Formats: sequence, C-alpha cells, structure tokens
Amino acid sequence: MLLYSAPLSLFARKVEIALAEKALKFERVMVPFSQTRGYSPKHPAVVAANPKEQVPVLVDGGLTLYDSTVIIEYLEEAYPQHSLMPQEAAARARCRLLELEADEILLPPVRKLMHRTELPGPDFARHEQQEAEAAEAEKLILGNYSALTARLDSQEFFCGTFSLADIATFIVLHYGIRLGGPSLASHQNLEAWYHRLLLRPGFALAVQEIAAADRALSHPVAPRQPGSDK
Ligand SMILES: N[C@@H](CCC(=O)N[C@@H](CS)C(=O)NCC(=O)O)C(=O)O
Repeated sequence: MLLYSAPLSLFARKVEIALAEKALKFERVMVPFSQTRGYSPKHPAVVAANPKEQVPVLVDGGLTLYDSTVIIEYLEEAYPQHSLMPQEAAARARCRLLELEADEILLPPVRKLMHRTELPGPDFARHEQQEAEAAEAEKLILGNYSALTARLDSQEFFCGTFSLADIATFIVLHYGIRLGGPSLASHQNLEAWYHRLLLRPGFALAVQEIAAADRALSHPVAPRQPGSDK
C-alpha cells in the first residue's frame, strides 16, 4: 500500500493512525507543503488521483482512493483485523456520526487558529482580526470539550471499544492544542482519554512527527497562559 500524506495534514495523519492501529504496512510519500505556499506545487500523483487535489490518497494494488473517511472505511472492510468499528449496526452508525462530527463540527473552530503557525505578515490589522475570531473560536472549542466530556462519560473510548471515532476526535483536539487553543485541563475524563490514546504507538508517532514538522515548517505558537481556559 502507498499513502500520499503531508507533514501537517490532519486528514492524512488520521489515515496513518488507522493504518498503524490495523498493523498494516505502507509506504509513504510526503507531498510538498510550506506555510507560505500551502500545497503548491501540487504533487502530480495527487492531482491525477483526486479531483479535489488533496491528500490523503491511498493506493492499494489496483485501487486508488481519496478522502480519509472513504479510505478508513475501505481499510476496515478489506482488512478487518484490529477492527476500528463496533459490531452492532446502531453502534456503528453512532460511531460514523462521531467521525463526521469531528470533521464537520469540531474542526471548523480549530481552523480559526491555523493562522498562528503561518509566518506573520506586515498587516497588523488583519492579524488582530484573526485573533479576535480565534478568541470566539476558542469559546466554541471549550463548549465542544464539555459536550465531548458528557458524551464520553465514564467510557474508556467514545464508542465503548476503541474506534475510528477516537482517531478522528483525537486528531482534531490535538490540532487545537498544538495551535495554542484551550488545554484539556478543566475536562478531566477527556484529558485522561487523550493521554490514554497517546500511549498507543500510532498516536504517539503521529504526534511526534507533527511536532517535528512544526519545528521545521511553522511559526512557533505562543505557549498558552495557565488558567486561561475557564
Ligand atoms: N475530506 C477530505 C479533506 C482532505 C483535505 O482537506 N486535505 C488537505 C490537507 S489536510 C489538502 O490536501 N489540502 C490541499 C488543498 O485543498 O488544496 C479528507 O477527509 O481526506
């Protein structure tokens, strides 16, 4: 299997963690990325494989797929060992919904923090505007932490057993923290869940590689002030 990934691509990291959890070996091609030019120039294989010209792209024998959700669903069906889904239909549907919510509900406010790793430009007014929007987004992120804490309740994982919902939720929360967003300190069972996942080799490796990519590519994000997450 061959995965087209990128050093700071949240969606590609989601697939990398799923592959690691399933103990599937893969080759990886890191497409070009920089904070100033984004994904330009696009990798020709990604342009050829995906009409949206985005990573991740997975090639498995004669099959080429794009979109992290479609790729993980395929991996789950083609390689059922180390399942990333519960068994029962309603539980599977809930789990898929949690993945969708990670991508479509949890991620939008985290996107509002992404300017922080870009090299700051000369337009100070624009920066102030971005930070004002980030402050509003951080309130939404804290609200999302509370909703997730209630949903996790006393379970070890979001769908009872470990699943793709944990992968999708973890990676978005990790990006928020990496971008100087609220810490999990005031949400104890969510914080414990986050640290439980970090003990799994695929998660730990992704987090290490993202930190290394930030050191190489990103503007450093100011450390969060203790006590600022109420
Ligand atoms: N829904 C897609 C989103 C993929 C996506 O947004 N990929 C980003 C990197 S995280 C990308 O390749 N962006 C380049 C572009 O849009 O031009 C998925 O789940 O894979």
